[in-house]
Amino acid sequence: MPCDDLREDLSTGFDNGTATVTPLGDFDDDWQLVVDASGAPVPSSPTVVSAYPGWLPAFVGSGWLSNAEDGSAAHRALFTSAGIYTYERCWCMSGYAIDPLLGLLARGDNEITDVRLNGVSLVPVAGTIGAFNDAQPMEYEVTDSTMFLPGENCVQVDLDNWGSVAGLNVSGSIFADDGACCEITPAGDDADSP
Ligand SMILES: [Ca+2]
Ligand SMILES: [Ca+2]
Repeated sequence: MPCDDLREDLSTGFDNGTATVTPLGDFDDDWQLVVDASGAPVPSSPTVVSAYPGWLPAFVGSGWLSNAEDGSAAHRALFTSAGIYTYERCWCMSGYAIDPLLGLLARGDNEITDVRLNGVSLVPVAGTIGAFNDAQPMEYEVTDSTMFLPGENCVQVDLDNWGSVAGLNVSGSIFADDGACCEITPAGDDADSP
């Protein structure tokens, strides 16, 4: 068992440092916007916003993200450009990982058009467009170890905003035995020896 087990929460708006949902109006500490249809500079940190009128509440233990908020007490998503917004979440995974399990649930305003793991589009287990008010969110599960990389792994979510506000809500996790990144000292190689 060379490395610790990997058990990381990938949910939007989840503060992994404190293991609580990030306060409204604060930046997400892990998710990044890497494509922004509004033309704002990328990468940028999305803001945790309140569920806009019509959106379902965020999944338990997560928050809605948007590329902007208006500074009001409600911390609502701003009206923004139509087009594609790509959100990315990366984590480190050891080359010794066994039995990886990536699970994701996603809703968006207006629809989720693609979800990729390390650049490979995932086939959903369930869901059609994962709209903000769809009872059935987009649902993905990956257990194929060949889809993971030693070192940095990234999930990307393409969100298509038809107009008005844009938002993304993901509940997700990655589990893998021996999957936490760790330094391995090769057998017989004692760095402290002269
Ligand atoms: Ca986080
Ligand atoms: Ca919209």
